[in-house]
Amino acid sequence: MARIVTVGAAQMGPIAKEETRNEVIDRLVAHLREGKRRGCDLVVFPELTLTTFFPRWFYEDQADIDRWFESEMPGPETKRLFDEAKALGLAFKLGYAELIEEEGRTRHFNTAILVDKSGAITGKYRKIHLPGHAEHEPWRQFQHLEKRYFEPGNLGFRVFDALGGRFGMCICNDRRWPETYRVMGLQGVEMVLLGYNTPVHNPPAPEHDAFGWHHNTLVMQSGAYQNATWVVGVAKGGTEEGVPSIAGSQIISPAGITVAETLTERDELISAACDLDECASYKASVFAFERHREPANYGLITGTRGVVTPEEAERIEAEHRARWEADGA
Ligand code: CDT
Repeated sequence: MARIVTVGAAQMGPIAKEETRNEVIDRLVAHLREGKRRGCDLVVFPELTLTTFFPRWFYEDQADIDRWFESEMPGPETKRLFDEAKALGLAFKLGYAELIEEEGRTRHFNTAILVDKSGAITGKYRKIHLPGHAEHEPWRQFQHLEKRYFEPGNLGFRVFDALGGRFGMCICNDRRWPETYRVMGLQGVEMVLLGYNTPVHNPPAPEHDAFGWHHNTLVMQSGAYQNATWVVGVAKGGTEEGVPSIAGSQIISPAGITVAETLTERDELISAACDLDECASYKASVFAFERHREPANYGLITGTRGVVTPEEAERIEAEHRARWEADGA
């Protein structure tokens, strides 16, 4: 038995500040057509696919920020992308900046959607781990103002049944956190779709710069293996508005093995026929969570945000263990 989903990782090269949505969508449509030519079921685009990575600039006027956001999805420009994918019979995952009226106020999220082959939005994720800073820090060569321009996502790490399998999504910095994959792993995820914009240079810790490519592969391969899932990581790479970002888009199997990887920092589509049934032997053996996890001992994972003293840890863990035992779990 095999459940094959042929997936295309549609890496993007740089998007210039002056590039219009329509110009970008031309590039996305070219990716869709190439995906179709290769027999893909699903094409995965990066984080904030429709524009340049605008959090690198400090803006004071909200109108200057909002112009990077989409208030409709599909909207007047993105409808062409939905129509093309539907005509080609392709599902796709798109990252974009979402502006929405919710709970009586205007909200801004860094969002990803999963669109099925009929053009319907079947899954939505809003980025939870927002990196960078909230205030203007002029000493940096470039800003990373995600903490200023977005709120943390409010939808959790949900999974979605589509294409005969179980899909999850996360966005860029989320991929560095084991909790991201585990929460989806605990819902039986079989393929995690993610996009990223990762500058080579990290101003607060330049000593990490040489390891950016290694860290990218390391976290995605670990997330895949430890949760018995495929991971599809897709970059917007290359030098955009003077800022170099890593590429290295890849498709990773549940064994933690990269089965396809981009060779350039430009628009480049890689693809792989992924058998979702390859997850099963890991889910049934070494990572049979229901048999092998010991959650009574994981109180600190949700009991604290940061590092605590050993004494505080003992107290949190003891309370957690007592609750777990009282529940008879
Ligand atoms: N887009 C994004 O999340 N980028 C971050 C950069 C971290 S440095 C502020 C990342 O984790 O790749």
